[in-house]
Amino acid sequence: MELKPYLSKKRAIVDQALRGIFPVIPKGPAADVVKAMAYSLFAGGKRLRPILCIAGAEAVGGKGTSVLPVACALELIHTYSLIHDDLPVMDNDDLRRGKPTNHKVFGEAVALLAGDGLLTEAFRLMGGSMMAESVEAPSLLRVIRLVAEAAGYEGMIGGQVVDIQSEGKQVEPGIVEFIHTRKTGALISASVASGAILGGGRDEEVEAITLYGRRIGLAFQVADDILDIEGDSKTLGKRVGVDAGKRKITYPSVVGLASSKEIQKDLAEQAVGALKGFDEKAEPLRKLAVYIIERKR
Ligand code: GRG
Repeated sequence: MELKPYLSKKRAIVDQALRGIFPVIPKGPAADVVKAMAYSLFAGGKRLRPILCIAGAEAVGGKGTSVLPVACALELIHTYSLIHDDLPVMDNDDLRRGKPTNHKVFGEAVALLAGDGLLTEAFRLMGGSMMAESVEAPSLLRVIRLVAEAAGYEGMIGGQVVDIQSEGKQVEPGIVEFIHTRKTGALISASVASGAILGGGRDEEVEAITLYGRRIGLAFQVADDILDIEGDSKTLGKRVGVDAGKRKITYPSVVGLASSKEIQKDLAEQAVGALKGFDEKAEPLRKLAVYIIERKR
């Protein structure tokens, strides 16, 4: 199987589903915040988290269509985190997904609320996904809890706080792993695990896919650290060299660039290894593990 056409096809499905949630021209007195939400949502993201959710479901024999609301919800949560991360009070970035950041276009207050709106809408969407074919209520509740943990203080929020508080400091080596597994890894891992749960995976399948998700989640952020040094700003659609400028705790700053590359390769191999009991339906996940460390954007 070829990954490139697979990604294009799934991205188109996700984009269409997202367009169904956000009409092209929002109306009503609160239209400005909806415009701001849609602005960042349709700014050209890779849709990696929704695609992982769909691929997780398909790997266990489930249907990609039945996980679409949850897949979209994951993209909403991810987009909220980018809007908030770019705010002057956090990373103060001007460019995201190749476009001016949300607060540059809509102002800080609307950008903050657009992020809040996306996060809240994500949970509404998941709550309503019982409408989708073949989604069982206990599985959906398990997924909502999993996603809340991944996005909350035990996951993304916790990682982000420690990341900000560690800037410019000497920290223990375990701290960089703490930050990365939570800040970025948790939502990525929850994305693929959610798919496996909703797709009807057996416990041991969900466990294996969760392990896969943890490894690619960490690998993704190590790759992000490397791209901040070696990547191209135009291709990435955001500034590079930001981590060094802010003296951020990253894998290259803690263990060096060469070791970081070794670590991301090991993580991708471990991720693929976790899927050894799966058949060809898990091939997209295997290819995605390699893509995550080889990507240029
Ligand atoms: C809760 C404010 C808040 C932040 C949480 C995830 C996060 C922490 C901040 C996002 C900022 C950031 C650049 C993190 C590094 C890794 C990352 C999530 C990169 C962007 O993800 P991609 O490459 O982006 O999947 P696209 O645009 O393709 O969706």
